[in-house]
Amino acid sequence: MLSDETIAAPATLMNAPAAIGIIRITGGKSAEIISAITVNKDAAPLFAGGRASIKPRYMYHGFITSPGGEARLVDEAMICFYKSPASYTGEDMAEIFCHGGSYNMSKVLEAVLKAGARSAEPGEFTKRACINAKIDLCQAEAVCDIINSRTSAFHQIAVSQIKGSLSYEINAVKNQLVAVIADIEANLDFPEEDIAPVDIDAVRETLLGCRHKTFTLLASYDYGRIIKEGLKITIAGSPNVGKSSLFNLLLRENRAIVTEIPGTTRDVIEETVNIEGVAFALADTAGVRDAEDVVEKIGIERTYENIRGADLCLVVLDASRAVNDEDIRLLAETENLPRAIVINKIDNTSAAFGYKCLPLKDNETAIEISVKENANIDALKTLILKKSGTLAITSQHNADRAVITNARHAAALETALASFDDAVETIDSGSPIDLLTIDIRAALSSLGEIVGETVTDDILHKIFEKFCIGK
Ligand SMILES: Nc1nc2c(ncn2[C@@H]2O[C@H](COP(=O)(O)OP(=O)(O)OP(=O)(O)O)[C@@H](O)[C@H]2O)c(=O)[nH]1
Ligand SMILES: [Mg+2]
Repeated sequence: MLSDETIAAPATLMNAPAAIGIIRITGGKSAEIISAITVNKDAAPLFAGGRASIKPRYMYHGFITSPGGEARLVDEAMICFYKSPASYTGEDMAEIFCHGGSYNMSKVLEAVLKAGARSAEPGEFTKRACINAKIDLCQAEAVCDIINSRTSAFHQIAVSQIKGSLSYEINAVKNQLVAVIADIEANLDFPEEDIAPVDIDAVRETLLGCRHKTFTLLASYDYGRIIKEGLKITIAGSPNVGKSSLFNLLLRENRAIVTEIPGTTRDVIEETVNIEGVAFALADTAGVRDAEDVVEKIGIERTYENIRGADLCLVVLDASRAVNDEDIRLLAETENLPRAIVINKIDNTSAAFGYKCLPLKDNETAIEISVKENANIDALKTLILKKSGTLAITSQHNADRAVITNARHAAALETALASFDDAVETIDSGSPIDLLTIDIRAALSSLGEIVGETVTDDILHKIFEKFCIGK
């Protein structure tokens, strides 16, 4: 399918010097545009024969010039043409591999736009791929996820989704529903003909099977969401116990200031850490104590707010000194919250520390570490995964199984599930069979939203505006 409007955009970042920059073009005028702005080393047109003469998927070496007969050279480049329908968007496409850097790339893009393209909107290439049925909507969303992924678990799910794992499972359910509807409608439309009556028990069985598959997919959202958004972990403790040191160690960079002065951290610092492929939003906080200083007081209030909002709180104690009132107060404050007790500085344990006097809950144990000597940090990571309920993700996750990470998909699965329940109820209440097709169609429509068959333009627009330009 050739689109009237040909669009172009940089596909690589323009705001930094780089060896190569890519300008992408898609639409019916792609061949015309690259013909208008390229010459060979002898200054003759590179594509004198027009579209028909350009070898698709072949790298041509040439020079970019301004269009309209101006002979001024812009850059030296490699140019590749993709002939419809064998391209990312399904339309005629071209990619110009020019030199990077903002000025040079903007000049090449300017030549492309002058030759008849308009600037692409965010995600417009992928949107066209979707409209031209090269990929479905959830595969398009996976493109966005791949670009934005920061952890291996999320990346794996996005890659399997782009390969079609989710589409496959959704379409399998949809196909079963379409077959059921066809069966019912054949009976309704041609009752006098010699068609076997609908086996309502078999239909019920099929619907329950579809419901189960939908439910299983929806259930995967529990950990899919964790993989995507990350759980919140707050590091809390009295001043100087080594919270910021632990934060930096887990982050593998010196993000927070560490000094031997109690009260160093004044505000909450949050960063994403990747532990065994799972993302966590990790927060370092101000040490809690009775502070006089106004700034420190506000910081401590924020610590408490953060502790209350966390999925897991690491309560850090200092083994190099006796447990004090501040430690005891924090232990009491976090007693009913999800927490792990972390005893730091075991490289310098004081006889006065008093492990035995710690007011721990029944069966609660503390993990002993030394940030300074990197001791027991792997065990702490395992404990974090275990306590946050994410250990199962790292061991259970099967790359080929579809996992729901997208709230839009989860919402559609939920409405599909309700429609399956309605359908079974319609059967069980002995209602007329044509009512059943209404419920099944509703389920089909919800599932169709996931792959993009039944979404409104509004939703499409919302999905693609989150994309980057050139994708
Ligand atoms: N011996 C020893 N010292 C440590 C260890 N971890 C941290 N420290 C030291 O303890 C001091 C305090 O460390 P920080 O990480 O700044 O402590 P904090 O809990 O963030 O302190 P505040 O921000 O003031 O609340 C620094 O001098 C660290 O070098 C450890 O495992 N062993
Ligand atoms: Mg600190």
